[in-house]
Amino acid sequence: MASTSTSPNNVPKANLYTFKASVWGAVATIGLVEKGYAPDDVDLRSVVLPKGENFAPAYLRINPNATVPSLVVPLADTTSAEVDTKFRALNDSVAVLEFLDSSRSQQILDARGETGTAPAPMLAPATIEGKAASDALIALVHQDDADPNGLLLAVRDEKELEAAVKGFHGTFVKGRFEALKTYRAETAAQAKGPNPRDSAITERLLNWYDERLLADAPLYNTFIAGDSTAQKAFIEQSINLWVGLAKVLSTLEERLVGPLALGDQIALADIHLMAYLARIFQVAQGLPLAPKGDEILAVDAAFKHPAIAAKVTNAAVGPKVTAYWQALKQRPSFKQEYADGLH
Ligand SMILES: N[C@@H](CCC(=O)N[C@@H](CS)C(=O)NCC(=O)O)C(=O)O
Repeated sequence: MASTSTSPNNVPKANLYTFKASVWGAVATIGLVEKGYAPDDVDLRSVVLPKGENFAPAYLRINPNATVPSLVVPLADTTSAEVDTKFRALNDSVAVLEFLDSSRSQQILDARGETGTAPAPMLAPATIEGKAASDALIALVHQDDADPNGLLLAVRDEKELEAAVKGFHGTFVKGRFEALKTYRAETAAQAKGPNPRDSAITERLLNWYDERLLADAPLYNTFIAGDSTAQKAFIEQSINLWVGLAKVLSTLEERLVGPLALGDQIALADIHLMAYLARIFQVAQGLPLAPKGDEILAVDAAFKHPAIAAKVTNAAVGPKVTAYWQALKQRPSFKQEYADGLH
């Protein structure tokens, strides 16, 4: 899947594997804009998650976690005409953004004499304390307890579950499951090949698919098989995610400095928080009875669901998070990423 496409000065380009509606993929694409990369500096490759394209053997060779984003970058010491270019893959939005940050700095632009191009603000805070505060905010929104992808599929009661089975959730889970089964079957067919090295690789791949099918069983049992025990557990887990979100929002309320996360300067944390909050507000606006046209009120309303209110009292989006969100929405990177709506 790694491409040999080159930039105008003949240096092999990086490939960004992502999906347009992906929350953590957005970290990479928002980062490209904030850092002043030109649209053709990096090749964007679409991995359609609802079709399970992230489970294709070719993609697993790039990213064995089967997630987006992945940034495949040419190794600097192999980018000459004499040697075959070697690539390495960065398989996590935190690593991808840090790489994009350090690869386009003002220093690099000055050294190349590229004075007329877009500025490249440093997103990594310059002080140890600043970097630690940024990292802690990133870890806060990446924790499993308030996972934004979990919240996208969450259902708070049986009625929501019933609608979800017939809607996006059902289609998404079915698409993933069918892709996993198909790729597994294709791999099993190849396992009959004569080459022992290939067969060891195929064996590992088959194990990978089996483990993933097992890990996905609760989703399958909830949305496809209609297993009532799995469904009860899924609703319970969904409610806990909303409780987790309430905690994340109250921690943000304590920690945000304003106008941006750490003050006036944009930082790594702002990019992750922008992507996270956009997803949360999108989810809340899609819920039944959500007040129309106001994403803050939609989250507040979501917390009032009896199952959540029973576990966490007075959960709401606070004034600092609200002001922060308004500041994020003004940024060109936000306007570009969410031109067709939040995701
Ligand atoms: N820690 C990873 C998480 C990446 C992740 O979960 N990506 C989601 C999309 S936002 C994904 O690819 N999910 C595919 C799947 O779970 O099958 C990161 O920050 O990049």
